[in-house]
Amino acid sequence: MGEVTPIRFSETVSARLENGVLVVTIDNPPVNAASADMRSGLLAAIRHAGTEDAARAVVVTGAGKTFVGGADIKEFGQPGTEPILPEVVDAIEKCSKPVVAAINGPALGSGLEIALACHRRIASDTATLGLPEVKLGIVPGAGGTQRLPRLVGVAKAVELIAAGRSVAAGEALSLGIIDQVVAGNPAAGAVAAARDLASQPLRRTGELALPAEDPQVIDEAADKALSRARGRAAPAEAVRLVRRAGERSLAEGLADERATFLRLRDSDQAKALRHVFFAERAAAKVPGLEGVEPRMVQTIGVVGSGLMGSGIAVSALNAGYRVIVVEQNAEAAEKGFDRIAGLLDRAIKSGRIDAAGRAERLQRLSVGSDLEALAAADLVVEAVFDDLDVKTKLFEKLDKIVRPDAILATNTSYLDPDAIAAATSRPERICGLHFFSPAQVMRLVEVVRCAKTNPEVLATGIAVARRLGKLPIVCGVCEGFIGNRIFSAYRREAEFLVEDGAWPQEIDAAMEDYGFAMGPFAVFDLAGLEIAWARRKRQAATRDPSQRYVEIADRLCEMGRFGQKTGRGWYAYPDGKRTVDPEVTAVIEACRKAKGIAPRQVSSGEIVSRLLAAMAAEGDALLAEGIAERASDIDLVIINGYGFPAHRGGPMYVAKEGLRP
Ligand code: 3H9
Repeated sequence: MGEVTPIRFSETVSARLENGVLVVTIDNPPVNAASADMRSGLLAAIRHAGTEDAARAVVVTGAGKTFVGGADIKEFGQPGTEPILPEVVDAIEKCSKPVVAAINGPALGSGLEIALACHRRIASDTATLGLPEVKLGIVPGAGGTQRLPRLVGVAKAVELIAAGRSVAAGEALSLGIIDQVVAGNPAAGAVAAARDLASQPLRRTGELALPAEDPQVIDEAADKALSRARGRAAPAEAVRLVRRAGERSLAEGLADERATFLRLRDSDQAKALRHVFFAERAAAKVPGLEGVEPRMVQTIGVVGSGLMGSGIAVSALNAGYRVIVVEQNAEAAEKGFDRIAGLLDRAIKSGRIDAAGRAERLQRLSVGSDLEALAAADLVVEAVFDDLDVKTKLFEKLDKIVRPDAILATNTSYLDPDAIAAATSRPERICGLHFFSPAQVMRLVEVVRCAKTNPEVLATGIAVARRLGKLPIVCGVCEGFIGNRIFSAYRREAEFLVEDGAWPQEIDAAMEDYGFAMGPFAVFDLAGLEIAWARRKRQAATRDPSQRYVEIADRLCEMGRFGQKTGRGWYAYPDGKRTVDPEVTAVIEACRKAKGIAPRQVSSGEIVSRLLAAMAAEGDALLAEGIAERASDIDLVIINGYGFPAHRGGPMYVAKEGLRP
């Protein structure tokens, strides 16, 4: 029997002596962040262990589900408080007695940096480990860029740190980040390991030589990371710091890392990304759903297996649901099955799943043409042609087939889900689940709260979206919901700019320089021009004639230029390459002339400002109408659904902060 003596080092750090091992527990809910109190407690605990004869070794672990979730992000905007984390980490690594990390859950950012400084790392099989700092616009600030490459090599460290990618315990073990994986809580195993280590020389990560590597492999990893950085400063700095880890002393590397961390922490990009981080947590808190439990969902029905339906089905299979897909007839069902199987094949090719994973997923899938099969579903998502008549007829039928407590969700982009709900006997069980294409990839799902949606139904829609690994954003009913409403305003302003004198290619270049993956006209061509054309034709009769209306897109559609799928739209695509087309230039010039507009030079600054302002103004309207709950929800929709650069924070954030392009 070992003696158990509790010692408190700070509010959040305490320890007990177990069989000669000081077990230090960090208890700082919700995620054991490395706050000032935690840092001072941990440092005191390590110093105590160094001088306490009864302690032969140390174990560091976290209370609850997390080891350490990172630095306390709430402290970032405030003046620093001693001790800083590098001091704590240094004390751990230099400790004369063995320190073992018992990684009981996520070890992220500072959490992994603490673990890397320990002399041995034992993790639970449920733990995840990573340095996600670049996602917050910073680099690791307590040795991550210098210690990780000493364990995994420069190329792998570049790949992980520059992308902010976390790995599961199994991968961490095979990479050499940790020494052992155990089922369940690793604390007991860590105590035994710590006792064993007490009689052995200590392995200090910072003293290890870098593993030998082929310089070409390092160059390739760096090039790949930089090509994905697109205007973000942090990944490039991370690559630089990791690459230099082998060229200089640990102390020099750490000093450079710290200076870079502090500089980036106060940058506009880091502030914007912190806004995005907290926006995501705020979005999870939906007014009216406090204390509401989601219903249990095990089987998801999907009606329609086109691009959208098959993407939704694959997402649901990946998340472990049983999936029933229903098509109009046997032939369409067969095609649907092939499409889903094809998406799974692609996942194998890219290494996301293996052959066994594919087989296991297909066992949970059934594809057929009988709607009655959906009687077994807990939630059905329809992803059929976006036509009110088609959808209301389908919902009338589904209403009679599914269990009374099953949920019906529509994936409509533009139709009124209240009108669809009205066709059923239980409108309270209907909500919108608006996925973005390709649904197996895109993170955003707009969860539409219809007039009569029951809170439990809404909570279930959110819970399912989250289990699919998506970011659910709740919104009210209006044409286009949050995203497409703003996108329409963006489109309108982009067309005004063309009429005023800017060329589509200039507008695209300005927005791509700002950080968008694609400019608006390239996106229109990719998505196809015909749906917006059909909407404009529908609206023509009721359009206010005093409102400015640009006819260029109509002329292009009349010429059969529907975008990439027809090889021609705002651009031409010979050999698939986006190319300026003189025919489009002529149409634009003719339209300007017909309206008597003398084209003027429009600067890229004006292009970006006007497009961002148009988005923010539409966002204000959505807030005033109560469609969006908060401005930050709108930012998340535009970032995750429309390629707005996250490091700019979103259109509402830019407007509020008064930032200039
Ligand atoms: C870093 O470490 C820099 C160092 O290198 C520099 C050293 C000098 N701080 O996500 P959840 C809050 S950078 C403050 O729903 P889960 C969050 O706001 C940091 N607060 O939990 C929410 O609060 P509320 C690198 C934080 O169980 C609550 O905790 N680390 C922090 O689904 C629950 O959050 C990261 O980037 C934080 N670090 O997932 C990791 N983290 O309830 C970020 C969370 O008031 N965190 N909160 O809204 C995560 O990935 C997840 O939170 C985690 C738990 C996986 C840990």
